[in-house]
Amino acid sequence: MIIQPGELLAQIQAPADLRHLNQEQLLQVCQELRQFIIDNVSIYGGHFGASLGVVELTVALHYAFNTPYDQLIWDVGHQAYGHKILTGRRDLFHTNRKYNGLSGFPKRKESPFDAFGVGHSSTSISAALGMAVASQYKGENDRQHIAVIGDGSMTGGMAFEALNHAGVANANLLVVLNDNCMSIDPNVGALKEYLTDITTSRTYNKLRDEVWGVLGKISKFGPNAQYIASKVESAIKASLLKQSNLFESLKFRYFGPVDGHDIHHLTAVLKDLKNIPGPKILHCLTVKGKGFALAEKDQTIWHAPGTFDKITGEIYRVQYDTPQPPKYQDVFGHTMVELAQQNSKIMGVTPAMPSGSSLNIMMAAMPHRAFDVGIAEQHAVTFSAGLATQGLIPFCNIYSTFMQRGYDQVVHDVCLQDLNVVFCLDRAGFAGDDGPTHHGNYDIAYMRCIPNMVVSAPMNESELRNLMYTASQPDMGPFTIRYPRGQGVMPEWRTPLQQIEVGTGRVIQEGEELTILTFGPIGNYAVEVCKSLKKVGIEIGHYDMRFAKPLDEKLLHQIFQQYDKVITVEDGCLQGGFGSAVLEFMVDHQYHVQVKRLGIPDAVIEHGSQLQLHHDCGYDPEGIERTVREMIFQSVQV
Ligand SMILES: Cc1ncc(C[n+]2csc(CCOP(=O)(O)OP(=O)(O)O)c2C)c(N)n1
Repeated sequence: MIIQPGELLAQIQAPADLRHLNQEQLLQVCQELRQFIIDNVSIYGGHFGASLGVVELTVALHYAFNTPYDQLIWDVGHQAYGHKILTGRRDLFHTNRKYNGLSGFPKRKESPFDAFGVGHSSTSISAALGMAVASQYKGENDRQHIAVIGDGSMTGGMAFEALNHAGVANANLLVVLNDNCMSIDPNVGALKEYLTDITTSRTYNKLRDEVWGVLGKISKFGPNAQYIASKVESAIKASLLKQSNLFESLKFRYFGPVDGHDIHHLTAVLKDLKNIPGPKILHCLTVKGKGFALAEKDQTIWHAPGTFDKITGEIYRVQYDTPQPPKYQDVFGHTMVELAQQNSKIMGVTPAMPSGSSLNIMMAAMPHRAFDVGIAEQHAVTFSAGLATQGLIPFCNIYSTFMQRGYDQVVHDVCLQDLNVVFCLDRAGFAGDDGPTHHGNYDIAYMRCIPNMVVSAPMNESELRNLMYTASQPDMGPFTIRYPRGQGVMPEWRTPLQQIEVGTGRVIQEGEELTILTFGPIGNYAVEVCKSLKKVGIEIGHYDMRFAKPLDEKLLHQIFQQYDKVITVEDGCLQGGFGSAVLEFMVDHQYHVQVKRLGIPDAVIEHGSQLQLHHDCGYDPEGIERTVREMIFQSVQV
């Protein structure tokens, strides 16, 4: 079903069409755009609150700036639905995040208006600064570069690295700080408190009003506007009691805070800021979920609620008659509490994903032992390392894709010192609709090559619990447990905790001639394949290897002696992954066995359901069965 846009929105094929409208019409466009987002997301799902919160900002930015010549970069990009809709993708918007459809994030290949591909946070200022410096170098002095970054994303170290550089680069850069006091969960940390202070500070509000009073007149001052504005601004500042401003200390001109929902004021302010060269920051106050009452009220749930009834606000959930398996993340969350109750050394750490990782269960039960450290993966890792030096056992839960940010810290701060930090990598393997920026494809390969690191993956909920229990034992050293997004397979998952010997696999079934070796929950596909083949009289082996490092060498010796053909299956990249580890073992021990590796090829795999993507990469049940048959059939041919 294609949703019809409102009357004015329907006429906007590109931002140039916006620029002919008057202020009243802009207001109407905002209303229609907000409604269009509500209509679409309620039916097709996706991120919600963030885009609603920046409707006015989006319209004002495209109205005031000459996009795409002026370069507009959205941090993370989950708030860019309005941007997509105004930049020629309205009629395709119903395909957002669907297989072969629009990406849920800005993407350079998708549109010239998407100046930079995003998905991970805190990159926008660096990217915009790079573009601004390039423009300066090329003499394109009329070109504007705008980074729109949320207060949550501003907590990421990269954002500060970029501010530090931009302050002295003297390039033409505007940072729009979209301050809604929220990350996915409520924003945390001292910066959040600082932003609240600055918003309520009398001195600053006074300064702001006076500066804006002057800026309001800039356009009337003609060609000398910049000069006059800078003179007046410094005079006002000098006359006011000096109060330190973080951004001004970093040599940014700070403007605001402004009401990010006042389209008229925003367009005027942005137009004026175009005339002010150098690095500047506009502090906008917005409400996440603006215009949809429930989303304004419960901003975490409405960050990405799934499909819902746009009238009643009821979020649709599939109803089942029988108990369903839990999500892996919930098994993690509940098991954390259970383990921490038994062992006072256990702590929990998450970089800004309390609800996404379900560490919020422990944060509620034991607030002094579970920490949300902000969007700060590097810090989360080294903070955990610090805890571990003091004999504590931190469980640092980071999505596989975001762990890429903290890699040096894993090597340098944790593994070289052989510290007992447990890395629980959620969303390992294909993330699904979020697409390539969020797929957790590389962790087996990037963790496996670091000395001291154990790399494990549970095949089901009970195994996840046992691996967590094992990792919490004394002197385990660095320990990775990876598990995917979504549901497990065991409705009765609260099994007794058992220690597993590190580096041991499990026989699921013995067979003849050919065996499948799996790593992680993907092994459940192999179970299905074995059942299906058994029905036609083909008995193959299946082993759940559990550890990609250390490998169960004893078991592998047996396997390579017993079988002529081996298939490895993993939900991770083929280069350097689990299958590669098995091949290394085979070569090192001079076995001559036919091995076929199934996993993610060396390519950017776009968004789609996990099953669809497994299918495309040939390791869904159908693909695994086909490979088994091909290998058996080939041997018959020979
Ligand atoms: C490096 C990284 N870590 C975590 C995330 C997950 N994430 C996506 S949006 C978001 C919150 C962003 O908050 P903010 O920038 O304030 O934007 P808002 O949603 O409030 O508009 C987080 C933590 C991410 N995208 N990238």
